[in-house]
Amino acid sequence: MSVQERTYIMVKPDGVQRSLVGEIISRFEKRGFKLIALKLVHATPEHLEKHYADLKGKAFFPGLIKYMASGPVVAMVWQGLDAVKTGRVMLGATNPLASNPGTIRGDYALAVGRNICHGSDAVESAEKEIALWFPEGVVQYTNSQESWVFE
Ligand code: RTP
Repeated sequence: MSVQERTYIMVKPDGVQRSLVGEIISRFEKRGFKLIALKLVHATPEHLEKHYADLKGKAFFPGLIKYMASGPVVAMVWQGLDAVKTGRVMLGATNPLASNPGTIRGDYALAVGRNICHGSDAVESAEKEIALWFPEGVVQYTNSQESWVFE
């Protein structure tokens, strides 16, 4: 079995409102990643400020927190080979106008402030984000497809 990594993927409020939750889950499932945590959360501004602590001070920060607190998000942890980097590739560039077709943002978004989904940008931030959103921990189980996805 290859080295496994975990990443935090979140469908943002616009993705939930636009009924893209199933589509996003489906892409990660079909790619071969394993879902190990999932919940629908209406996050508080305080919680979101912790999630986006690195961006405090940016001009768009207040608008970002307001947007992210405007409705429920779907918080998920996906596990698999190179999950962090591959997850970011599947999401596309931060600005959807720079995202390739075939990526989630490249297929469904136009504005940087409404870019549908979040994905951890490094293994260390993934672990921090997983701890922030899933203090209760993730689920461990055997997926019978794994021997067909990994060497
Ligand atoms: P995310 O954390 O949401 O996955 O996004 P990211 O790493 O691709 O981009 P990041 O620089 O961390 O920015 C976080 C989110 O802030 C919004 N943003 N707005 N108006 C703007 O110029 C601007 N820049 C960033 C986006 O929603 C971005 O995903």
